[in-house]
Amino acid sequence: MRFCIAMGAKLVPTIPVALGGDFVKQMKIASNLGFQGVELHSPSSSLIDVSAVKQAMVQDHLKVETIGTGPIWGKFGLSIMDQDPIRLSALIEMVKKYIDVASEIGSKITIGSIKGNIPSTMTYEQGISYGAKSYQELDDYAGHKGVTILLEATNRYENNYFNRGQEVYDFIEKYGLNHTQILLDAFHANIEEPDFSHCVKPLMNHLGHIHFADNNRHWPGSGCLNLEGFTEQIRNAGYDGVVSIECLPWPDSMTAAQNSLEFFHRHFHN
Ligand code: LER
Ligand code: MN
Repeated sequence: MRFCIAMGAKLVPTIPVALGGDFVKQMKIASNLGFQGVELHSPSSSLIDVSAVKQAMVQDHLKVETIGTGPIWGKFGLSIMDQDPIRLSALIEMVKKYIDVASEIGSKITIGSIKGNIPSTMTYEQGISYGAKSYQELDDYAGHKGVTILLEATNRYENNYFNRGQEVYDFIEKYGLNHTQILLDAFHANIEEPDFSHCVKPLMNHLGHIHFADNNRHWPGSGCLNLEGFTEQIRNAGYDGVVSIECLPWPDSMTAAQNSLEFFHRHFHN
């Protein structure tokens, strides 16, 4: 199991990323705390200083596990469901640039918030087949660059499709996406999965990454989620990949990061 934490280019109290600021400085902090990996969340791939990050990876014995694309949605409002061909192609080009950076750094990329929403003018099936063209194009591109895409199941209040892990699983199988894996997030899974304590095992063939926060999106263990059951099934399923903290910087960055790491040590061996 590899213990990871998400970091943003800026610290925003309402965004669930516990560390924020200059990536190189934050990587040192994450490493000193005892994490083995980080996620970088940046509104532009060009803001990631590839050589500085690569140097920090070596110096701090840290892996960049994935690069989040969510800030593209937050900053520009672009999504895979955009019906305007110019805006959609701008989004695809931006995501490809993240894949280029990921290829250099040796990380995956995450597609979460940029999934967007199927418009009310389309049925669910029409929306999925519209989106499939973009997901296939990005999967092919990632494959050529040796990068894996993590496609996240997010709750219905953020996106109106791919809410459950099984939905992402079936999509990967149906469209033969060989370079795409599932990202399951405890916060979203608690809202969407029929059984929060038995949702991991059926996904194992395609599961690539797991996000952790509590029901209030504070550090795991600080809220009322049944994280005992959630983590027990992860151990029992034989999952040995990345578990990653994606929680609010509450009550402050360091407390959130430290308590999260203690949570991982209590529940997993690495
Ligand atoms: C992204 O990983 C995620 O979980 C979304 O809710 C955006 O924060
Ligand atoms: Mn997440």
